[in-house]
Amino acid sequence: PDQGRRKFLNTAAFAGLAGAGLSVGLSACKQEQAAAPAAAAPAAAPRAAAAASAGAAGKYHLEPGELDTYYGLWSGGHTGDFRVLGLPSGRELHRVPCFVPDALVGWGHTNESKAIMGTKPDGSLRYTVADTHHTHASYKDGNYDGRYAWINDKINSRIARIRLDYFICDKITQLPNVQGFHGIFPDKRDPVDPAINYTTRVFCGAEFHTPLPNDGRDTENTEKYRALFSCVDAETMEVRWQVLIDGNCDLVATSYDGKLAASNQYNTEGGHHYEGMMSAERDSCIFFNIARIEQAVKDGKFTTYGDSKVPVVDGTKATNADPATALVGYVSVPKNPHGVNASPDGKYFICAGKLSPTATVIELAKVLDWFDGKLADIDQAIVAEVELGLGPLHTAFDGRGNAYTTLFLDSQMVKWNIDAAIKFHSGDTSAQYVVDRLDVHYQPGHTNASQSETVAADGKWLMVGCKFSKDRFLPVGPLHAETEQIVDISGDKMKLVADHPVRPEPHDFIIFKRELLNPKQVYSLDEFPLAVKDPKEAGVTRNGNKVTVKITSLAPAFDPREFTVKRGDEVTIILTNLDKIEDLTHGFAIPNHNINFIVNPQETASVTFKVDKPGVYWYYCTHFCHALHLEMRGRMIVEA
Ligand code: K7E
Ligand code: RUQ
Ligand code: CUA
Ligand code: CA
Repeated sequence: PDQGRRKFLNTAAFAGLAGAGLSVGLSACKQEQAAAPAAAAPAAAPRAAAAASAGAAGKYHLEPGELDTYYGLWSGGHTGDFRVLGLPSGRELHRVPCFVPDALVGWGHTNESKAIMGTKPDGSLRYTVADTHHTHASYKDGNYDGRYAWINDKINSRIARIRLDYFICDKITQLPNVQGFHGIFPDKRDPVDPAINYTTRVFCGAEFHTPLPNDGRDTENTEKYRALFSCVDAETMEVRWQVLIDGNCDLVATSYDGKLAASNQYNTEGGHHYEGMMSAERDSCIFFNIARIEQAVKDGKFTTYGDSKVPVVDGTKATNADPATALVGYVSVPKNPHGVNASPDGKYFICAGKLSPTATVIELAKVLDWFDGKLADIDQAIVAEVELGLGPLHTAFDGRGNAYTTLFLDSQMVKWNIDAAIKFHSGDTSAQYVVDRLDVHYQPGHTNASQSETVAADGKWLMVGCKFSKDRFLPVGPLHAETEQIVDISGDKMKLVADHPVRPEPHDFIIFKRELLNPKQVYSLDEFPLAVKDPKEAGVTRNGNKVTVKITSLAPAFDPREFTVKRGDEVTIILTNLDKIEDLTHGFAIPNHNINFIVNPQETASVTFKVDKPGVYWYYCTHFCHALHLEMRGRMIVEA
């Protein structure tokens, strides 16, 4: 790649790494693409592409009223939300609140959402910040089945489940004894029971190591710090088991046969400063043998930490050296790897090098051979370790044997052929594994392709999540948008077709065919135990100073249209939207009481608050619903 462009883009990043003693050197990757790139200046290329709105992969600029052909599920980063995009247009369709409050929905204000989010004894929210990185959806037969998605909160080590029928969060679990929960991946089938051909577990990697339990002991004895890898039950959302490991976890991948999960480890050194974390030339990708771990739990070979009842099995190196009994295996990979991704043919996990300019291809059948005693050294499962360029982070697939890896420092996507890389690694230096390179704008983190992480990878669209937009959009002050770029990968050459700004700062995402989802647009009253099914039930009931007000909405009126309470009351409003028409959502706000939430068609929600100041308060509908939307209001009268 062009050294000038590297210099322009990466002065700060390079300076930092050089100062930290980056040992890989900043040499260009020895493998250039076979054909010379279409060497357009970075700024000119997308303009040329934008002249056409259809490429080989299909149309990407949609006319008014045209629907996207793919859903994209996105993490929101430290906005803490979960986003839904339509692709290939890149239009943001929805944000599903989960870990943090949301003013539109009233998430974190309604009693129902607070119960999901978790409260302190005084009723206030336990957490109001989150940092979402990775979202993945449930599988059946190796493809998405449209039931659930999961997303992580790195700050508070929480996992949230999103129901994909209503696009709502229905459960949140905090992992015990874990900090820096980062990687997340659902399993794709059961390792033992062939009838369970769908997701029943979600694996969670912890990035930060701590004393265990973390209760004030051993704070200075960093030798004793450890991290846990956790398994969460997909249905109950309870933590089934954890594995004590050496080093740490980063991203997580799962095999299509259900037998293996893996996590990259960048801190096998156990460092607590970056110099220590990058002192070794190689770190690891740790493989978890799911069936053996669950057998060990069944056999009672576990411990627990602190208040947690979750069984923890021992996956440290010292106790897992013998493959015959090992629960885990540590495969050596170069310096501080980042992403680990499963190829859609089910054969390989690919570890991206981050501080090494390489990708490591690990053959899963050989990892299983090691557990079966048929491979002397687990590192023999490495079938390729090839140079790609600087700062490889994450890899996507096209289902035609090619991988697409983000090069953070080079601000590029590199397309490479997995079989050719394996040939090259085994000595055939004539094998051209790099197929194409594409400049992106700028410094890409995650990437994913349509259907990439399924058996149905279709090789049409590739999204690239660029962490720096620099000059890409109108300036809006010091905080820049991020750039999500969409690339047509249906041909031999990657073709950049559009940029979309996104509010910082999404990380990971998945893209799948719209046919795989069938969202419902109207709730059923029966889903809500508190539903006010008939306007005749509406009204005020009092129990001491606790007052319950049942209200229904039916455009353009609330019923009752007024109610009276007394100063000092604790008021609970239960609101059921009796409108059955799709898209007929109402809002409910009360001035000066910090109340606003919505009820979708046939939904019920409730809020509880104190009334301290006598007077008249007009409650009103905040969500445009009707020609008489502004008139949709009523009086809460607070008596002295
Ligand atoms: Cu690469 Cu949290 Cu997935 Cu961000 S991690 S980009
Ligand atoms: S831009 S509808 Cu024209 Cu987001 Cu694509
Ligand atoms: Cu109801 Cu606006
Ligand atoms: Ca390291």
